[in-house]
Amino acid sequence: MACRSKLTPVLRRVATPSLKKSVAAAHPAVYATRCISSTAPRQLQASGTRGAKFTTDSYPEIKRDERFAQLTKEHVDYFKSLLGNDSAIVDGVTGEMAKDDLQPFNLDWMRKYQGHCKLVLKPGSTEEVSKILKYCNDNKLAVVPQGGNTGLVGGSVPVFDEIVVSTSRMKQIRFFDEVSGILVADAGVVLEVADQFLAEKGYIFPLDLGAKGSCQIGGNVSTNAGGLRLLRYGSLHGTVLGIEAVLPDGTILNDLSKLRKDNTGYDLKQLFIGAEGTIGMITAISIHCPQRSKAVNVAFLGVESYEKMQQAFREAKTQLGEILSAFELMDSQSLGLYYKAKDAESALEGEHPFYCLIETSGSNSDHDSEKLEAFLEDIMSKEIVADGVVAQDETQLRSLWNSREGISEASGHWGGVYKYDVSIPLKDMYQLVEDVRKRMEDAGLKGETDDYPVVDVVGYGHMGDSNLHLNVAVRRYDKKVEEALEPYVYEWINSKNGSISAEHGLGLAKKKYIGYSRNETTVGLMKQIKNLYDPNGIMNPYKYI
Ligand code: FAD
Ligand code: 2HG
Ligand code: ZN
Repeated sequence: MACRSKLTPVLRRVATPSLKKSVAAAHPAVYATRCISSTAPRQLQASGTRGAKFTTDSYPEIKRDERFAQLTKEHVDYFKSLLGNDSAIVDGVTGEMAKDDLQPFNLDWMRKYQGHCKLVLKPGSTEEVSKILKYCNDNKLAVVPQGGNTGLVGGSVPVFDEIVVSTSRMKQIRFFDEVSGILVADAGVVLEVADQFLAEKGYIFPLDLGAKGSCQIGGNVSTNAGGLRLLRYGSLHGTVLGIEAVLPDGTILNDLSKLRKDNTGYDLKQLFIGAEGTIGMITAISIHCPQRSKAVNVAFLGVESYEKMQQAFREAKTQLGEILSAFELMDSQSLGLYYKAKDAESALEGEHPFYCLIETSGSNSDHDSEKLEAFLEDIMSKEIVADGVVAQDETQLRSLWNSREGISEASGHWGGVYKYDVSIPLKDMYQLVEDVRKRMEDAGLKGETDDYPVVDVVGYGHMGDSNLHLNVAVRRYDKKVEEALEPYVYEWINSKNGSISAEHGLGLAKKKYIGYSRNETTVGLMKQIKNLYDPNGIMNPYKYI
């Protein structure tokens, strides 16, 4: 399929005489419909197609913690009596459950981590979560909280036989205030569903990411997901106003504040934001949602060097100011993977080493168009940007965004992918991709044929947040590749004072490497907090803490 020929009318080229009337003026309702094109959330395809290994085979050094009990019929009978609903339990302990029924809960989205869980529980209320955790704690049964299972660091699936407690049946929107924009909802509400609900009220969820059709807001908060518009709406540490969580001993922590300002003592909810299910289970959140912008423009630009990408970003901040809502970087290799996997074509003619997707959103389309037009003309005339197009309607806007959001999935298309999501000061950010690419070539691991495990080394991400996604697309997971990448990548990041995880968290994938980003004192305090909340260690064991 040729992407370009499908777009009608043809994408407007930047800095041509036709750049007179703004896209937003012509299509004032673009943003209002941006995320509500489908009524049912789109389920993501798991990446890769080949058979997945068990984590215990890939990492035999991880041993089952003997403190944890083995599941028995008696345990299962208790959960059945508690949940009283067959659809709330997937029982592979006493039931004749097919492996296929358990596999979606055992296998992660990348098909890289697979556990041996035999029991999945789907509570329908906070009280049920409380009873489940209390029973597990009393009986030393280990637990993995699971939302949409789209996490990218192996944190959402068990390693051994931990019980998966899924929030998939907890999906009520509990409260929304149309004046303040404050939403209170169950942890299991799918992100796209929450956003569709808000769109109808003129609001937007302050987080958007490629997995929105599958991930859940409890999972988003538990990973402190960043996403495509952090630049505009900030981190969940700022927008989440309160949480309801269940501690391992069954205590319900009700801190569902609807206040933007509350300076009374320790802010305990912050500990759960990004805790990755290690200290308790989030059952609901309260979040401040901004007004949805009426006018949205998306420009897609080809850039000749990383130096020029930085200049374009600087100019975008200066000239677009408060209407800038996303500034995303893609190298030609990353988009190349997307186009190949999707059999699609670039929106621009000719190839450029780098591309950026710039989104503006505001309340006054004339004002926004004027600003964007002036900005694009300026950066073209200064030769900061080589070529570009601006979306003229919702279909084009969606298509440009799809090419950015689809890279994550496309990079696993050849069989697997090693993913690193890193924060590095902007000036050094892209050097990591070049160094890793060279390292793979020098080691004879990267090539065109099946003899080589590595297909390509690509970089893309949220330039506006100094957050790079380094993806090493492979034909198969291979220890030689892993050894060439780790700890090399982490040492590299450490040498630039970066962070080994900007947004996906540590999970199992980066468990050994926390020391590259946090010092001993900090890790020591984290361990004390873990022991305070979860003295029996039942919450998401074998993961980062
Ligand atoms: P899961 O994957 O089910 O769980 C993630 C972690 O949270 C696990 O450790 C789990 O134990 C824990 N957890 C889940 N629910 C709860 C709960 N209720 N209480 C306590 N712990 C819980 N991330 C970004 O930050 N930015 C992006 O742009 C982005 N894009 C993505 C695009 C794609 C295509 C994919 C597949 C993933 C992307 N991610 C991104 C990864 C991101 O972390 C997840 O998509 C999302 O935030 C996780 O939500 P989930 O419901 O799937 O959680
Ligand atoms: C994105 O920004 C996500 O697309 C996923 O954070 C990145 O898959 C990845 O490495
Ligand atoms: Zn990201």
